Amino acid sequence: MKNIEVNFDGLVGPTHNYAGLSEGNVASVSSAKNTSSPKNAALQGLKKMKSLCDLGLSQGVFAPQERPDIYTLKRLGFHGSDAQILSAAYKASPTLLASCCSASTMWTANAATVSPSADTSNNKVHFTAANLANKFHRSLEPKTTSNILKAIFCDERYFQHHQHLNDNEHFGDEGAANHTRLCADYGERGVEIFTFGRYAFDKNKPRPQKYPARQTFEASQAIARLHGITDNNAIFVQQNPDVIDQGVFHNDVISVGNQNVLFYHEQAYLNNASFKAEVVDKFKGDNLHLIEVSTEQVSIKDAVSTYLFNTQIITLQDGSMAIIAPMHCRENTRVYDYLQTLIAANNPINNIHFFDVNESMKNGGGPACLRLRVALTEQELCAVNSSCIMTNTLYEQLVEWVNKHYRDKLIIDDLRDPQLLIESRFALDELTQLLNLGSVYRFQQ
Ligand code: SUG
Repeated sequence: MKNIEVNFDGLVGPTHNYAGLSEGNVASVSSAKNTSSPKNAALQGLKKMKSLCDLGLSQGVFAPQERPDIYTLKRLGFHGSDAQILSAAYKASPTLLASCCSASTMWTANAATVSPSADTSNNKVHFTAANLANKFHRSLEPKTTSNILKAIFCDERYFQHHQHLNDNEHFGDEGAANHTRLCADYGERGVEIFTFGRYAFDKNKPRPQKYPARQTFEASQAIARLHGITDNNAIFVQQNPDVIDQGVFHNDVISVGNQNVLFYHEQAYLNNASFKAEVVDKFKGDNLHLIEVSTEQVSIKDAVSTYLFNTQIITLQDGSMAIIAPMHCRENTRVYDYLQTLIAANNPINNIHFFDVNESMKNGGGPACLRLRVALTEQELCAVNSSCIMTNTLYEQLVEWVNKHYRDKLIIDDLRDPQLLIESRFALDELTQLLNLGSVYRFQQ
């Protein structure tokens, strides 16, 4: 039986904007108040999805969420008509309104942690939506994320969904951005690597001083327990707090794995040597490639500004691997030169494809942030909602849908325009029909 990995990319929502909401995420903060283009952002994302599909991969589409989030604003005491609520919220705080308008669900690497059936105790694929408790604008996501996950993976014979962890920073969970998996083949039992930034219940352990560590050890352990991952197949490793303080707010900004390849910076982990020994021990096979990049080869600054490690490593149909990189990696000569040596070296990666995902990059989201990986058996893939799998027809329909509903430009001031809410609901209602999702949004219930 053929086992594959499907990337579910987040479709950018109609309110995509730059509000500078993510302290510790250098790009988000430095793009604050720039003019965004929701239309270009969505089209850039769709182009990446279609290109991966053209490379022979199964590609999924993950719907965005309803924004502005009127329900949150009501919960916070704003009342009256939708127009009155938006205007009052903007008056109280433009940043509060922007938080309730963020299109941050596009970064589906943060949507959930997924454990394939080969790794779990009951041989089902397990999903836990991330609570994203560290950032207010992202903490609004998990409930609807779960609705969408259940609408895509609805067959209980194969898929098991868990409630997101408690909404508190002690259990701050950022989903697959801090989780990767190594395996000989997608269908074989793998080693799940849970990376965390700090211990919540032990203040004496190392932690970053400047920027927040979003994922806790306790959250990573809870996910592994829920998913039934045995100690033999799990590794818990702390991120190097120094690199968090240099802008590595998620581990996927400094490390990426695919099958038997782990590509990472030498400064990514707190105890690099013991981590590597544990990976070698638990991986068991003799075909492991640990591709460690030194600071001399690529500085942390270059890694953060180009997102060299927020690339996707994909396995093509002939078994070879390719890197999906943002344009920033082509434009930075040091990183570009490094990539040339990488593909010439003796490892499975032998090709690079560059993509313009600049609208997302300006908010700190590279190619890998935009996708949630789900390894599936052939049988499990047949049980997935097929309307969410990219085809030529779906691509054309989605491009037309974006062109019809999305604005060319958006600034923070526009977020209080009640027409934007009407346009977004209209668009999402049509989208749920295209993707056959049912009523996943509150305005539809
Ligand atoms: O959570 N940016 C996102 C970027 C997420 C990237 N994901 C991964 N590394 N997997 C974040 O910081 C910025 C929104 C704004 O500032 O408008 C934002 O939420």
